[in-house]
Amino acid sequence: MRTLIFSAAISTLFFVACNSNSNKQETSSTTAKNTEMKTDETAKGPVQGILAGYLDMKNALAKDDDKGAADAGKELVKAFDNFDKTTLTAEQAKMFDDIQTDAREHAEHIGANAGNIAHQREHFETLSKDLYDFVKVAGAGEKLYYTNCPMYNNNKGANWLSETKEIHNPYLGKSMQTCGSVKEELN
Ligand SMILES: [Cu+2]
Repeated sequence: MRTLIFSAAISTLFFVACNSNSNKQETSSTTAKNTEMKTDETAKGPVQGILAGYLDMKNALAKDDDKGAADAGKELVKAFDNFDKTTLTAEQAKMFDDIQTDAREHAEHIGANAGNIAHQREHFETLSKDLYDFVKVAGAGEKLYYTNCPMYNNNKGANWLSETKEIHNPYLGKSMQTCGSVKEELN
């Protein structure tokens, strides 16, 4: 419960930060618009659609592609809305209920913040934690790596889920592409 309250407080902070930025013009990323970042959609299991959106987002952030991350955020919101909870066990469904509102909101903010990749990354951190919690209970349906970047946010560090063992850092992007290490393997 404490975690829930804490993350609700964080969401509120982000929301405020988001609003204060909403008048800034959206500067599109000058980095290459990589069109082949769609994640392989052969993932199996109930979390497939959600993971596909999340991994597209992660790969876009690793390329400093704020527009791509925003598109993936919108994709992820749809995946949450279309999610079929009937395939879940009671325990899995409970975890889904626990993370859904928070995670969907993070995806929505990332979708609305092309031009502000630093803010997208703030949301991505908590989103990653939510999806990790869900995948731990629901299963990934594919091999995933829970990976840590020790340097993000003034060395506080942050984690993310990756489909590759090689590090492609979504927090530091091209400036520190291979910074990080795998903490845990998930299936
Ligand atoms: Cu926001």
